Amino acid sequence: AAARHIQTATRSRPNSTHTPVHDRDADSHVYDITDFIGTHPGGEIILRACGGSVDPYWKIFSIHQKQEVYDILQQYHIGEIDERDLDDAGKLNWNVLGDQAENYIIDDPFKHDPERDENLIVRTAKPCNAETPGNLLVDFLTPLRLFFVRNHLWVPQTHESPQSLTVELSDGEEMTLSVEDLKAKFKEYTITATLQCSGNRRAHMSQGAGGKTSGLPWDIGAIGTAEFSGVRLRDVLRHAGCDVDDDCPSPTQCCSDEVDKHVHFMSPSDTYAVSIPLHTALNPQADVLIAWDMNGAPLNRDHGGPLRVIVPGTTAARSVKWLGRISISTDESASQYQQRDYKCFGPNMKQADCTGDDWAAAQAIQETPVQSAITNILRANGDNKTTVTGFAFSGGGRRIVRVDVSADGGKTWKQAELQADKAKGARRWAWTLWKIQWPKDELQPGKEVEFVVKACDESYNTQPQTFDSIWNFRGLLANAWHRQTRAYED
Ligand code: MTE
Ligand code: MO
Repeated sequence: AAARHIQTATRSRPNSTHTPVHDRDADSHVYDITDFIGTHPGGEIILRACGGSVDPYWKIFSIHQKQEVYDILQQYHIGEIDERDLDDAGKLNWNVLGDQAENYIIDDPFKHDPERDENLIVRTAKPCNAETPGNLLVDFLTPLRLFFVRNHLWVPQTHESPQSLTVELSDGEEMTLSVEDLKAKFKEYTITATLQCSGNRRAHMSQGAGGKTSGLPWDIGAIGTAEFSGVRLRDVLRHAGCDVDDDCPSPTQCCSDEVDKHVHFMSPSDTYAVSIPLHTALNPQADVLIAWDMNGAPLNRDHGGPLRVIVPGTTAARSVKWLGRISISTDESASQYQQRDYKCFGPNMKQADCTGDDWAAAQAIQETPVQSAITNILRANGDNKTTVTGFAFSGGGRRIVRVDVSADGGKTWKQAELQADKAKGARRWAWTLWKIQWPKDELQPGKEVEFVVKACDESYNTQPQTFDSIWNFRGLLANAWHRQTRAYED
């Protein structure tokens, strides 16, 4: 009976070996999720639901209301609630919970989330995943109120987010530094960095021949550029005792016995954790920062204040917000976010085909490929020209050297003008905005005009024409040529 399940789970927590939950919307099913807890993206928060109905939780964590989550749950189905414990509608009768019922009523953890600009396009409200409308990505530095937000859980309240940083070296030695310590002890650096979510433009990949991919259906706006100030992770690691040689000509040889290791970044407030290679962290040209300032203002709550790591040129998933702990290890982070969420497979692979070995062998996304998009197509009244604008960006600190634009679907091309800017940093971490003017008489009246953009970086990396060759079931690194169609009346 339901009551017995609830008793079992409640009484034996936290040492329970079985964790039954049931799903009120699915009527009377009972699931044993014990084996799933370790891989739950939200960590042990799931334990709050055990013994009761998952329904109140799934109302709040709306991200679960999709087929793939129901499919996962299905694997853990163990039986049905005794029908004597169901109400007339065939759902759990909450009276059977007796005095315990109130244990299963939860406060909305998102109620303290910050207010957000109404221009943002909300993909999920709880957690907040919201992108900038493409046509508003016109400034070199994205205004903070318009900067996309990608949260896996609620935003920690100020008293919940870490106010200091603990650094743990390979030998287990620990050092804790307050924000004031960081400001006082180390040289401050400012870099201009574009952060792009690995899933940016996923919606476009899903429309391609490969078919639907799983994840948030971002358009072009899960990207933004800001100036970040803080201290170099390298300086902090050296201070904590890591062997960093300033005179070493090749940064990858500096910490010779440690160079194959990984630096882990952890946010205790929302259980987010990932890692980057140690040689990136130690490379003075890589500008990895522990930042407290974004566009001249203290880092706000949505974007990870008080402390956030910024790994420029690398997918934004590695730029951990609400940073509380850094450690060095021989292995990459074991988290879902390192091992599962941000890895690409070949276009033939389906999620169901992937074995544990396939996942382990696949490369976690770090530096990102060339990307570009059209943000605006403006028809001028006076000068008979159409102005097309957009952004272009490459990972790894590689400069954009050329942007090609077509007004006939990609048959013929012209080069856009690259906009001058004041990007800061040892390498090129920021996007390049571009602009091109198309004379009206070159655009066929009465026809739809398909503008296309593709960019080229300093290593001559460029973008694939379609998504066919890069399709992957998670819809990551979607960077095929970006197309926008406009109809011209006259
Ligand atoms: N850090 C924490 N602690 N929690 C998160 O959910 N999301 C990551 C990264 N850092 C995340 C995080 C992902 S996937 C992205 S794309 C960026 O933060 C988004 O940064 P932004 O919200 O400041 O735009
Ligand atoms: Mo992301």
